[in-house]
Amino acid sequence: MRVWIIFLLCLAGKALAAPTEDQPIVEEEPIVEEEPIVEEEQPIVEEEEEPIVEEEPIVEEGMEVGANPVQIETGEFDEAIEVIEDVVAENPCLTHHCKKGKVCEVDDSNSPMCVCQDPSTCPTSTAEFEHVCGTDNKTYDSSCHFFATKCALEGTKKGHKLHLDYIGPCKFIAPCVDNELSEFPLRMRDWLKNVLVTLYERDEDHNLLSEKQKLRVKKIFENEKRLQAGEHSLDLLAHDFEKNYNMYIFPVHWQFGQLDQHPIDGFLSHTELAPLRAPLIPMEHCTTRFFDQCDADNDKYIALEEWASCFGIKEQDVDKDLVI
Ligand SMILES: [Ca+2]
Ligand SMILES: [Ca+2]
Repeated sequence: MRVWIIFLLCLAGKALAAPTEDQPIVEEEPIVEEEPIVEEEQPIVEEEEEPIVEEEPIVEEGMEVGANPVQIETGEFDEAIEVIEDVVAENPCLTHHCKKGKVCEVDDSNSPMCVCQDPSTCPTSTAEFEHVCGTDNKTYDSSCHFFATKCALEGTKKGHKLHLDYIGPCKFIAPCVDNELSEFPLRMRDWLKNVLVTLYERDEDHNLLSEKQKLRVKKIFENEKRLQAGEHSLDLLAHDFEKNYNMYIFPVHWQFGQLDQHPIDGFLSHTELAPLRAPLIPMEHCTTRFFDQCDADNDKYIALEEWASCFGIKEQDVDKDLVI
């Protein structure tokens, strides 16, 4: 699943942030493996200690992404391969998973427990693209430093409010005005559709899309009226959405399903949305405002209905079965 999101984000770097590039997305040099980073930022409401969850290791094979900094940065969202299943667990920490910002230690009875990581033990990061900006508008050297700091503030109001805002050092982000806000979903929808078509075209090994998903994308792919990927005016994007509305329904649902993973419950938490929004914010200054207004009832979660609505999908077309 991570691979998907990474892949998506790779394409985001190409397609959304740089809509002027109209050549097909090509595979470029392989990504340099960043040091593993433990888990996502924790959900806003969950304060209790996390149960031991064995996460699947990331499958990196064949995963090649471009050299644009944002694409490299998406490695920040890789989950660490913390569980070494083949090793006989003499040290109980070998099979004990701690969330980001915590490390495993054994207590007197040799039981593993997660404690806050000392930020000074985080690998030194001097590269700018490894820096992250917190919602406190402070730049942290790396996401490791950020989550370790957040952990130390656990239980406090300040810690509760602190989230990873975006990838890269804090910078001035221009306010998003209304007409810019209305442009955001136009580009995003088109991009989602193109991502899916690209996945379909590349899916020789049948592992990028399920059979059901492939059938749905096939219909879009084979539709002669499909607006080809490329640079399009906002007018054309708006016109295409109106005319070929049906082609956009599945891509919007599909993206929701990609993000709704922890847990799969029909709602996106701040954490679940982070892999999409954090790399986008520095490039698309309406990102924060867009996703904030998606949460129409202001309960801090974006429900499928809210998500679909902010992408212009009609209420009667919202279908949980499309989110796989
Ligand atoms: Ca969820
Ligand atoms: Ca909501």
